[in-house]
Amino acid sequence: MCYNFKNKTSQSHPATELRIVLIGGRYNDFPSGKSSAGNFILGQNVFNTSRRTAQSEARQQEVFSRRVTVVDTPGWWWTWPRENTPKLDQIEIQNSVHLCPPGPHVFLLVIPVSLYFSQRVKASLKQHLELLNADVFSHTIVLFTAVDPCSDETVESKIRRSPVLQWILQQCGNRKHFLNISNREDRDQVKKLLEKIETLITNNGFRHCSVDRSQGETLRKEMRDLTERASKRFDQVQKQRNKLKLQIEGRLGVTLFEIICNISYSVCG
Ligand SMILES: Nc1nc2c(ncn2[C@@H]2O[C@H](COP(=O)(O)OP(=O)(O)OP(=O)(O)O)[C@@H](O)[C@H]2O)c(=O)[nH]1
Ligand SMILES: [Mg+2]
Repeated sequence: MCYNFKNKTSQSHPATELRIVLIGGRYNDFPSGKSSAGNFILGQNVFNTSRRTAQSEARQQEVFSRRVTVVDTPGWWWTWPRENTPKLDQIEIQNSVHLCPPGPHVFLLVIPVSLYFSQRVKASLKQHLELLNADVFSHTIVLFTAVDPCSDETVESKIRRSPVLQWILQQCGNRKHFLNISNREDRDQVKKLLEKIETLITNNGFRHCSVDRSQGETLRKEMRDLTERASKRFDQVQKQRNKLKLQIEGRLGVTLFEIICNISYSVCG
């Protein structure tokens, strides 16, 4: 059992520890805003939002008297099948649950409010969530994000007009929260989110998402192997480039020498 009670009578924040994994995809240059949401939740810029997240990372902070761990992950392409997601990204997504032992309480599926979802998102989402655990949906809250001012009514009308969003919410037991990430002063948004997470934990019988520890070992080995292979390939390519450069320089030297000889011959007769 991973769940600690601070005080059973304290209804406002019964949990002392919350472990969160952020997941989501991207459309072209439109990211889902996972790292931004992670920074917002923790109240500090601990995740880099100026470049794409290549590795899953865990950060911890005390937030509203809870010890909150947030794991940020690489995004996939919302409409692409999993086979199109780089193997290393898939391993990093899988590894995310091992970065908050003994396992996450909740997955936050981060979706920008302004995004339009086509039907292809469904299959891609299912395939990518299979990387995590069999029952991810029962531990997931949909986190709608926006950088511009946006009312709850706008979010609701967006959902009403999108059959795919309705399907996703249905899979997640209609659990959702809206975060305006440009309004970082409004910490009440985070407090309400933490309360929703605690309600989910209570409804899940205080069970966190189960994690296969032996899989963690296998993943770490796979990552080491992939990184080693990539580094070897990089060395080989460097060597080939240097060899080619020398050949070209040598060839250029010969050509220059021939040109100079020809010029001197024609000048001197
Ligand atoms: N317009 C718009 N911009 C956003 C939204 N969410 C995040 N951004 C901006 O997009 C940039 C990248 O956001 P991130 O939070 O790093 O996105 P991410 O999901 O972590 O992206 P990956 O790590 O590549 O998967 C930041 O400058 C954000 O301010 C959104 O909902 N709408
Ligand atoms: Mg990121």
